Amino acid sequence: MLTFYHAPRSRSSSILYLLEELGVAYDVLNVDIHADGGAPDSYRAIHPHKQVPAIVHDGVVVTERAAICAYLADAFPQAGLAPALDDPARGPYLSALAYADAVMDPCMSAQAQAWAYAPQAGPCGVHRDMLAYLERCLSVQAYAAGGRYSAADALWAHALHRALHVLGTLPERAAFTAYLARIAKRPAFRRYRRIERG
Ligand SMILES: N[C@@H](CCC(=O)N[C@@H](CS)C(=O)NCC(=O)O)C(=O)O
Repeated sequence: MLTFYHAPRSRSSSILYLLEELGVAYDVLNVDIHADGGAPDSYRAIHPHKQVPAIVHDGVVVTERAAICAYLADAFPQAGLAPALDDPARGPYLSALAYADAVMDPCMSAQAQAWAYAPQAGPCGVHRDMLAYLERCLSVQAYAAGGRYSAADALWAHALHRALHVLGTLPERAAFTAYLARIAKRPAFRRYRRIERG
């Protein structure tokens, strides 16, 4: 049994997209993160910061998007969204997963909110370096972790799509447009977009 704690059009949307790529059955529990004071305190039993996403799979609670992606892709190997433990592609895959949360998200949030910070003062580096890295990657490889689509693309695609269409912080670069066009052709991405639109 798989339960997904979600708030539409939030960071948890990336996991909604992943679940559609996995093609497994899941229940959605919407969490009202916009209520006064945030989600109910009882929700701390699932997420320590009352945030979404979270999943409970056969009694196991998993929080943090990169961890959820890694967990689900391994739990449902038939979907082929994670290189096997002995596959050398596993390294770039795990790096791409962690990069999405540890670098892309904070850089994009800082950029969108015009936070001023010294590049050496925080752990994520600066937005322009992140953009240059993403552009380099996506110019030479079709997907986040190389030539093969993986669970990391749920996070990369969601982040780039959000930066382009919601935050308005993604500059026009051919590599980004081509990547998002590849993702947009995927049936699971189309299903996810339909679910989000309601
Ligand atoms: N590091 C977390 C971030 C999750 C996050 O920021 N979730 C936001 C929604 S976009 C949230 O639940 N905010 C509600 C709150 O902080 O009270 C992850 O990647 O899973």
